[in-house]
Amino acid sequence: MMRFLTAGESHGPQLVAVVEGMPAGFQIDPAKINHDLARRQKGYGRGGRMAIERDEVRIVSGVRFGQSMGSPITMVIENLDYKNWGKRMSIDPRDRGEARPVTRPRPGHADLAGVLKYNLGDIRDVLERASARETTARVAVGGLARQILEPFGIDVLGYVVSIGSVRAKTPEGIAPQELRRITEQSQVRVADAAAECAIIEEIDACKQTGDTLGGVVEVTANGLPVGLGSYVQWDRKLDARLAFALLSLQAAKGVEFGMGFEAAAVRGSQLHDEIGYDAATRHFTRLSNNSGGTEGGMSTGEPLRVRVAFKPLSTLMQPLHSVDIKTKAEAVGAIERSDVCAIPAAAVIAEAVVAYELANSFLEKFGGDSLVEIRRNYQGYLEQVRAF
Ligand code: EPS
Repeated sequence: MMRFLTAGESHGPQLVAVVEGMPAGFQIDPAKINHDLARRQKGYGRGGRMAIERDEVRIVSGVRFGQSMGSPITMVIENLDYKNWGKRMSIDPRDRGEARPVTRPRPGHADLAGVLKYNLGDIRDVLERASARETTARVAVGGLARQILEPFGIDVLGYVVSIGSVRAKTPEGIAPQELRRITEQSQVRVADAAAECAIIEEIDACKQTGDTLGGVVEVTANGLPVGLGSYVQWDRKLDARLAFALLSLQAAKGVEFGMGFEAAAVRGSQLHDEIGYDAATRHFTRLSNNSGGTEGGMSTGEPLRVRVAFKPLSTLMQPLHSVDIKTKAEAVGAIERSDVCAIPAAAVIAEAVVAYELANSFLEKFGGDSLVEIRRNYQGYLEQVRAF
């Protein structure tokens, strides 16, 4: 199995990810990772920072001549904005006088709990790492994970299903490639032109009043084999791992699979996906996919469908009540440059997180040290399932 860590501050020199456990023999194309990084930067409602950055990955270990070698892969992404922050983010104690300490915590952000926990006098020491800028590194890790899934025909796609109170319809039964084409063209990553207009209006209205918007994104994965994850132990359940990873995203507040929370309100007979058998292809089939592609902590072989709810961003240009941490006087939350809405980007980020968790579960099941070994294990398992 793989593991990874990210490091880096939002206005520091670089963001870094180190991925351990990547097997050898996989084609690694940095252009594919950069494509995802560029997708993460887009979306109506983003602030000024994205006009400064041009996120691109530099792989500095673990890849040679376009292939993984089995050694740790280190990816570095430069923060172009660092040139404007060099002194304020300096590691040299002689530059301390350059800091303009942030002392008014924003309700909703990591600011207050962060300074209390780490005993810090400048909220910047918290917000720099709590920032969603960190997700740049996670999208790079997801871009790598997709290149593990790709040779096995597993495809992961994230898109937006609602922003604020506007719900976008996603056409039922639409082919994944078509859904990708439509949502990638949309400024807010939806498959519903009318909803797109309403969302853009809502973002504009929030910008006018100094407010922010949250939303819900959906991630689907096609081509999964049955049996990733396991029912035998709590921390091996695929849906639990996905939920953990998705809830670790900045501003994430909830995760649901398939019919999700609505399933609690219907009868069992209306929910569970009835089983059939196709003798021609020797496959068990499902008449519906309300489960969202997992049962008992394992993939069913049906498409995975998971949604994540994100709260509105906590930097408000019309700030809420707060207290100055130094003087303890009444104040309003600090104003930092931020986005009105980052949900279109959140869809790309959630997609990356799902790709990583699926790749890891895939390696856990079919693991080996090379693509050749993994392919052999995978094909053997598919034959076993077919012959069942
Ligand atoms: C982000 C970069 C940040 C913000 C946003 C996400 O850039 P800056 O702070 O320089 O404007 O746009 O971060 C937040 C919303 C947050 O609360 O930290 C990015 O690269 O996604």
